[in-house]
Amino acid sequence: MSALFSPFRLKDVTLRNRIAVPPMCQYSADEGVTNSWHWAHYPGMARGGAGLVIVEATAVSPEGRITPACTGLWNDAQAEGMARIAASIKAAGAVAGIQIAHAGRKASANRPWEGDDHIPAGDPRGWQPIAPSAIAFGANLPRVPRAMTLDDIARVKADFVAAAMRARDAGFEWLELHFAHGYLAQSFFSVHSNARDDQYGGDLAGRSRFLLETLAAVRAVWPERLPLTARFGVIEYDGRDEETLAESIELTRHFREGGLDLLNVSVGFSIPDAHIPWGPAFLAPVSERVRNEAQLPVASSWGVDAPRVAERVIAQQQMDLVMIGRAHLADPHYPYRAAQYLKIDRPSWILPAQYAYWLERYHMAEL
Ligand code: FNR
Ligand code: 536
Repeated sequence: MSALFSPFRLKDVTLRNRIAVPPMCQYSADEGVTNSWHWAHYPGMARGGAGLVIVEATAVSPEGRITPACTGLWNDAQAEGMARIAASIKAAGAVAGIQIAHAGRKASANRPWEGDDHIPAGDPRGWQPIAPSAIAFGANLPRVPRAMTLDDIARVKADFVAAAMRARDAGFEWLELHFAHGYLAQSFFSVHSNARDDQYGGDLAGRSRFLLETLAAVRAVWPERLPLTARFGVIEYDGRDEETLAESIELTRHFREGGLDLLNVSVGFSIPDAHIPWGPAFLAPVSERVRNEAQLPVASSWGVDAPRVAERVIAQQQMDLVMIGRAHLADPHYPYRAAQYLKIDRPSWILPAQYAYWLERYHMAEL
């Protein structure tokens, strides 16, 4: 019996297996609206057999986009496009999820393949990023953000709520709040980016306030029967990891009490010169700790794409779900291939019936 290919239930939603396609920005939208690229890409990810497909970081407001080509969910045209995507993911048998996001001080950047750096101030394609404090990320993202006022904070929380309602009405059944990767929410939590002296900074409670208030506001509109999750960077690899992890686990307990159903465990990416120990399943011990100490289901990614590694981290209960990103870009039928490698009985049945029936007795000639 494979642990990786066992179903996973959270609230009223059941995933057909433990493989999820994590949010991956496509940098291909027009004014935040999806188009033919997204119609092709997202159902493709779902047809491969994954249990869950999470749509890319989708901005809650124009200034919350990473790049001008990021998707958004602040108007009805954007929501209409997303409803088509949610339906196409479901048609392929996966659960449709979406990540809603605000890029904070990392906003107003060029696409990765067009420089991956800040658009210069004054360039009409860009805009003024906002953040808890006027502290730049540095390196490729040197632009100093404007420090948010209390009105800004209230408005961005309301933007998260409005986007969550649009996601709900568009038919998504899994919502992920982007609290990771040095974007706005992570930058409230991180001591590297939050120097506020009001109630949204300072001690752990202050630096957690924006995240917990956003969670509470979204939980109030997101249906109780559907999973509400967050992606959060629990560790920075900045030389003070024990302190950060202890604080992250404490915050995750508050997330659980606030109605969060699962944490997608990731890296903070709050400083450009972190010493990240890239390697197979390097976050597995971290995610296992969060799972056990905060008593919350967890998903994680980074280096879990080898099928035996994915199977192991699920079987050993270090993660409840594996998020397999780039391997899905290389082969959208990744779950089928993984099942073949793991010598699962009748691996073709990982795929939707429209494909599975035909592939059961088919063996591709060697390339
Ligand atoms: C990402 N990643 C990412 N993460 C996230 O939380 N929101 C996002 O929108 C994106 N966008 C994104 C775009 C692209 C092209 C890549 C490759 C990655 C990170 C992604 O979800 C995943 O965690 C990493 O890719 C690590 O997993 P893999 O690729 O090693 O399986
Ligand atoms: C992974 N990425 C995450 C993104 C966008 C693109 C790259 C996101 O969360 N929207 C990553 C983040 C930081 C450093 C390296 C890789």
